[in-house]
Amino acid sequence: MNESEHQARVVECFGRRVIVEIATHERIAAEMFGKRLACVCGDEVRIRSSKDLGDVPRVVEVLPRRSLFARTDSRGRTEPLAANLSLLAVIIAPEPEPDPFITDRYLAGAAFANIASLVIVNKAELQSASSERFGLIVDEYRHAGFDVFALSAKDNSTVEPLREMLRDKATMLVGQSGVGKSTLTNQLAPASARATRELSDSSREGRHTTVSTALFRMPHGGELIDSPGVRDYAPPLLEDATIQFGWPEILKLAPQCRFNNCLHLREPGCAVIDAASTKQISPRRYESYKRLMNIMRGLAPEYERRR
Ligand SMILES: Nc1nc2c(ncn2[C@@H]2O[C@H](COP(=O)(O)OP(=O)(O)O)[C@@H](O)[C@H]2O)c(=O)[nH]1
Ligand SMILES: [Mg+2]
Ligand SMILES: [Zn+2]
Repeated sequence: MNESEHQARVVECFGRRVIVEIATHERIAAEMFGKRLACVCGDEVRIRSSKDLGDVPRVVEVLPRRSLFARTDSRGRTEPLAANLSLLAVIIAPEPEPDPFITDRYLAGAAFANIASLVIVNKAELQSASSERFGLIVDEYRHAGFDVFALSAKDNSTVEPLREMLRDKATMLVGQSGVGKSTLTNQLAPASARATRELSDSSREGRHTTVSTALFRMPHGGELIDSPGVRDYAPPLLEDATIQFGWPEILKLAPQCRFNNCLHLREPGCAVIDAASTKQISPRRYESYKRLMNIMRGLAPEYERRR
C-alpha cells in the first residue's frame, strides 16, 4: 500500500471537511475518517495520505488536547470551539454598543478551561468621544485584575505592544460582532487576508462578516485564531461552587466569608455581598456572577432531560 501518516494541525473546519497545516507549513484539505471522529480549529491530528491520485487525506486520530475552549448552546450541550489555546483575548470596543456581560462570561470561560485571558480595548481612538459608560466598563476589568490592552486595530503602531505579548502563544480572538477581530487579525497576521465587515449604506446589514474560525501564524511568532462574532456566550455547564473561579475579585474575597461553602448569594457574613454593596468590587460584575449561576441552573435541567 502506498500510504503514509503524518502529524498535522487543524487550521479551519467545515463540518467533516477540514484544512490542515503540515510540517512544511503547507495547508491542505482533508476529511474526517469515520463519523465518530470530530475536531476543532487548533487540534493536533494524524492524517493518512495515499499516493493514489485524487485521494483526499483522512484525519484518522485527534491527539490529546492541552486545552479546550467550548461553549454551551441553548439546549445545554457543550460545543467545542478551539483546542490547544494558551490565551483568550476578549475584544471590546466603544462601538457596537458593548454588552459587558458577554465579556464577563468569556473571561470566566477561559478561567474554567485553564486558559489565560486578557481584555483588548479596540477603536481606542474613538474612546474620548464615546460614552462615559464605556470608560467605566474598561475600569471594571482593570479593577477586577485583568490585563487590559488599549489599541486601534487600524493603526499598526498601537498594535506593537500586543504583538510582543502574543509572541509564542496560541491566542483566540473573541467578542461581539464588529469589535474588530478580523481587522486585528489582518494587522497581526497579514497573510490571513480576513474579510472585515463594512456596513452597506442602504441596508445597514453587515457584509463580509466572518463565518469560520481559522488559525493563522504571526510572522514574529505565535498563532492567532479569528472567530465569527457572537450574540451571546455561555461556558460549559458548571457546579454552583465553581462559578466564582471565573471572577478573580470574588474568589479573592471568598476566604473572608463566614461560611467556607459560601456561594455569595444571600448568606449572612458574606464578604462579597458587603464588597459589592460598598462598591469595593463592581456591583455590575457581581450581578454578572449571579446571572451566570442562574443561566447554569436553568440549563442543567435541559441537559438532564437530554441524557
Ligand atoms: N474606528 C475604528 N474602526 C475599526 C477599528 N478596527 C476595526 N474597525 C472597523 O470596525 C468594523 C468591524 O471590524 P471587523 O474586523 O470586521 O470586526 P469583527 O466582526 O470583530 O471581525 C469594520 O468596519 C472595521 O473597519 C479601529 O481601530 N478603529
Ligand atoms: Mg470578523
Ligand atoms: Zn460569600
